[in-house]
Amino acid sequence: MAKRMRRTTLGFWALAALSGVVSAAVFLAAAELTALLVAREGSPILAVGGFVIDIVPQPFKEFAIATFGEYDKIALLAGLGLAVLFASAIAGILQFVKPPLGVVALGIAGALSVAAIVTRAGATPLASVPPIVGALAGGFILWYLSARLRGWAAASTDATPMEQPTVHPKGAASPASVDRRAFFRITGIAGASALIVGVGARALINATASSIVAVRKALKLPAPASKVTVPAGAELDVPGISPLITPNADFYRVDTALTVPSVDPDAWRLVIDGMVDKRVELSFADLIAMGLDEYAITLTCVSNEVGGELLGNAIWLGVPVREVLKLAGPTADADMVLSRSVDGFTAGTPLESLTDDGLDAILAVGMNGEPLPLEHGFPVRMVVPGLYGYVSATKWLSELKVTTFAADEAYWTPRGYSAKAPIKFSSRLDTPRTGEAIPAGRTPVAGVAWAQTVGIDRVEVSIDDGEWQSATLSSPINDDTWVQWFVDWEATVGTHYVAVRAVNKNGDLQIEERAPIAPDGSTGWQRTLIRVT
Ligand SMILES: Nc1nc2c(c(=O)[nH]1)N[C@H]1C(S)=C(S)[C@@H](COP(=O)(O)O)O[C@H]1N2
Ligand SMILES: [Mo]
Repeated sequence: MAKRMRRTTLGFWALAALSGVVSAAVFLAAAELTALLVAREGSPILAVGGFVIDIVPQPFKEFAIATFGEYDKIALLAGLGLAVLFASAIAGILQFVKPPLGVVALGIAGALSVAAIVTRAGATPLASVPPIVGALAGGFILWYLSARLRGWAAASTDATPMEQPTVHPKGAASPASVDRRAFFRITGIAGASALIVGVGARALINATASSIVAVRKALKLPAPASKVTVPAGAELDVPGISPLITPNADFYRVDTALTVPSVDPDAWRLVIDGMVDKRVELSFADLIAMGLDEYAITLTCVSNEVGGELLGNAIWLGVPVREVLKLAGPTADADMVLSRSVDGFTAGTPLESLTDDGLDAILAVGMNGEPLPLEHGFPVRMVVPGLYGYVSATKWLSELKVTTFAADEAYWTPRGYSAKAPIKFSSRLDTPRTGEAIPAGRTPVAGVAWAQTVGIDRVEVSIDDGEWQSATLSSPINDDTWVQWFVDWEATVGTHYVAVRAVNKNGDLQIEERAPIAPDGSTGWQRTLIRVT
């Protein structure tokens, strides 16, 4: 008897957990629907996800990127989903055992969502409405389902709810079966409608993004006034080497955006303000009318480990930042430009890197012959040769605030990265690939090397700790782009050790000592084991 009673109590607890999960689904679905109708930035799950991205400690973020790579955001959403599932099950049990604790928990979740939403960049006051509507809807369903469950439990003899039996509406004591049927009916209806409404609303919100995809597709950028000339011999014919120009589809992506911002170029505005003679606002048409030129620049992420994949070379179409800044007239005491994205990300770039006539810092609108892809900053981003992306390459650009390093901090500065971060020049082995066995015989050992703004003078390879031999270099497009290199190797059966290093055009040798990516970029020579069979 005691055994049977425990099982039944457990059964009620499971149903209580289910009521919590269904209520959370109603919460989220009602919030998504309201977000669709009144304020799209008011989605609790995305705002909380964005908040987590912003506050997560650096080592954890690096772990996530190292473990999940490009799928780090999907992993985050999956993790959040599990947390919501777990917490809502607990809320359901709490409401069953000690009402109104479960409903209070949902209310707290609503309040936390409001806090996460209103503190996000670009949030309007209306954005707090979706989580409030969600919490009200979810809270009501939880209260209702839990009351039915308690009524049913009270009426059945071998499970006693912890408090007094529920008083039913209209004062009529209801038989267990009435409450039981109501519980299952409303659980089913609420669960199913939450699924349909939630998925439908999210799909409609995402449809906005696909409308921007169509706008981008239809966008015809004017032809460049000057084109990049790719010298003969710029691209080596070595299988497995990185192509000279990285195709857009293969270009690495790094940003803090949980969903790619959809920015309509017709609505886009760039504000240049702060320490300027006059505040200037440019439309996309104004920017394009300034004249577009092509620039070949290799972009690099500070998170690129020795031998890593977080860099790419593209031909960008854009306008020099210096010409845009000139319209506003930076004042003499300014030393930084804080560039801001529509999603709130900021980068701090030394003013002189943007005004220097000899440096091609640009506002880019095109990438490899197309408008910028959405995930690479459509419609306008910044690209600055020689600086890591986090201090220069703001995507979905919305503002250039002329300021000082003393007065302003960019996104990554309080998160463990240096305020200033020139790219540390480096070299990478592309082929043979680490861990891939190759047949004995003549094999090219090849890769890329980069020293943006300075240029690569030579690349050297050492095999099995032998003498450093100079690699053959491709003719680089310019000193802002990477150069390809190769040496011919007579590979013999066994395991071999290949090391690579570069020398820049200032005569500096690439730093041998290993440094981690934080706070201002990795160093070290890449050393790889190659198996020859
Ligand atoms: N809006 C926005 N812009 C951003 C970032 C970001 O998180 N948000 N990350 C920067 C970093 S760290 C790098 S390395 C480059 C990467 O650009 P890509 O994704 O086009 O390769 O974008 C920069 N611009
Ligand atoms: Mo980066």
